[in-house]
Amino acid sequence: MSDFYVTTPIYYVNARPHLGHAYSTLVADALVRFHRMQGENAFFVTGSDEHGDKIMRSAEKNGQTPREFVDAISGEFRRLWPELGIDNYRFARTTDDDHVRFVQKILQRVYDAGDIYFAEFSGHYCYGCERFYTEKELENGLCPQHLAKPEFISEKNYFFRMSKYLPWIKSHIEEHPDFIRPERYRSEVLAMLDAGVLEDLCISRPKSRLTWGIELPFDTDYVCYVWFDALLTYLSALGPLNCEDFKRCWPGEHLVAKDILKPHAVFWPAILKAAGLPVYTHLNVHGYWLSRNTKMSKSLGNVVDPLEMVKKYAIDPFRYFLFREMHFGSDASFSEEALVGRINADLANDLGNLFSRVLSMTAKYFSSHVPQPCKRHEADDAIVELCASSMRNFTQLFGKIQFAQALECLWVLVRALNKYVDSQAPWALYKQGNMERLATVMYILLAAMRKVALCLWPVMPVTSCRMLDQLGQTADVKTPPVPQINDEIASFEGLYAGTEVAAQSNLFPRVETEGASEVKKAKPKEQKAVKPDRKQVAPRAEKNDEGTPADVLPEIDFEAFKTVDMRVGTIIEASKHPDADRILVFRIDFGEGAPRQILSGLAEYYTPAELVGRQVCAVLNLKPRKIRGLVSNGMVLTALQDDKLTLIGPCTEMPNGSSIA
Ligand code: ME8
Repeated sequence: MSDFYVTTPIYYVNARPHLGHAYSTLVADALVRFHRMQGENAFFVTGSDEHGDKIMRSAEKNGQTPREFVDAISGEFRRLWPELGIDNYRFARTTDDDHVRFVQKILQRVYDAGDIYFAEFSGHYCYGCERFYTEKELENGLCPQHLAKPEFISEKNYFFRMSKYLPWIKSHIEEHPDFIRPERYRSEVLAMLDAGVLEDLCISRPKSRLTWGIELPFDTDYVCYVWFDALLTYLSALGPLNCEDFKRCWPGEHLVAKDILKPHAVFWPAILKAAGLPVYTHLNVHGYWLSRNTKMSKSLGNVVDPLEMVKKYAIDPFRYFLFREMHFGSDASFSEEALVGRINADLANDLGNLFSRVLSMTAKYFSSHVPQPCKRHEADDAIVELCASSMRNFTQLFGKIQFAQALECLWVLVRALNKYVDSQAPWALYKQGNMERLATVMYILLAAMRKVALCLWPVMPVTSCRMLDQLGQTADVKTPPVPQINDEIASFEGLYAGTEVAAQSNLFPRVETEGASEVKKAKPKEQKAVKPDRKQVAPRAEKNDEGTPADVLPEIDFEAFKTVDMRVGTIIEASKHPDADRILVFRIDFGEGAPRQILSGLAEYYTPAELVGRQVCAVLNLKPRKIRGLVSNGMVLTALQDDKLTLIGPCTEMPNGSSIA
């Protein structure tokens, strides 16, 4: 079996690492852990991109030689990763000798194949991007990234025949729907290819202008363009072409933010193809972390330092927040308020409280030993079933890089376990002397908590180990065997009666909200649904009780249509209506803070478990309706064909609360 291999961008060392760099690298770490839980060998490559104008200028500004400068900042990146609990990676530098030789070898190969040529060229050069822009690519004469006027330069340079590979790239993207994901970035690249603005790529810089780069093997008066050099780190970090690691790991996949979509989606596949190498499997593209609702920048003073956050809130709560808050592909806003909110609600109240109450009850009723369960009741079976479906959903969504939704599915289980404690009331069973029933309830809780702890390993490795340790399990994450998630889904058992567990637990102390620093004052961007005033809502043709359309719908004008508040949301809980066979009861997250309860006549067509994690479209400003004792605060949209109702959702994943028009 081939290894799972993923890369982060090779970060520029012109600035110190911040939250955005930390996020990409944490995602790589979590994906590697997740794949190891599936029995695969897995690791990732990260590193520092050290050549080029930008670095040279930053070094000059700092009064250092480029070498002194890159050594210092590269060291900061390198030292950061272990502080964030990141493991199983190689750190590569583009100034490493092996890398330099590798790049020269590929340049020579592409040159020999006739795909690099020498030509006189005049163009608009942006120093920020370190590249030429064509007239068509400029926006109002400015570089679209830096909004600065590029310098017009005329010089002789080497060019890579990228245009030759564009038709192939287009058909590859069309034939492989998940080559670039999420979908919105795939569409963006296809549109870019269709726009016809891409030409051959200038891949050299004359030494008269820049010396800080890799010398071209076929012309010592030139150095290599920094992107051609940096992208090749993804291969050079594996060793020479066709070495054992290369064969096991390549083709691998990449992780980038949307800022560097084009070099990864266009330049890189073309370079690989020209060098006769297989193209990567997936390009996973995430959005930006915003701070105070704008992109982080030194001049705005809104840069979030991940180390500061970890010192203040510990590694795992910080990691949890990042994975739970950002819907992969969309932008997300960072604020300490939102971080503290998640710590107190999801971690302290839900998860921490579960561990604390169950372990202290086990200490009291069974001297901190896992009891032998007896006959299961219906409520116990429901938890066992929910445990399997939550883990299955978690695994599927995590594998599809939908981390926020995966965690939400796991929290459906965590919250259900807390409710199960309340409904089964172990303290009352103890009082009644019903030790058989008490043993079963406590066993179900402890065994399900073990499953939650296992699932959390990719996101919160330290806490996952602490939880497993408290449950009497071997919990050294660095020593194989790593928990095998698929086996764990298949069987609820796995926790043995008689195992000694901790007498108490305090995993996530609540954070007091006072005293957070400046950055926290940023309002969380949250994809909030702004609800229109209910009074303005005009009546609209409703669906009947079964959710089927009424026969004749009156025509409405656009103004009336605009009063219907339709939004995208994610189903986070689904269950059968206790009193109506055809109705499912959903709790749906529309980004409003608390999820909404909506009822729908879908029980004949879907099981509750298969809908958890699904995105749906719904009308929110429909008058609340009571259906057999339960209130529905809105209506999910469905389509009817051949007497079958099908849920309607967005084609690509959208932030919860996105409005539908
Ligand atoms: O582009 N939100 O390096 P770079 C989320 N050297 N992620 C962010 C972010 C933000 N606000 N800011 C940065 C380069 N990132 C090249 C890459 S690869 C062969 C060469 C993360 O230091 C994100 O992963 O500018 C983004 O793509 C990357 O840092 C850009 O890093």
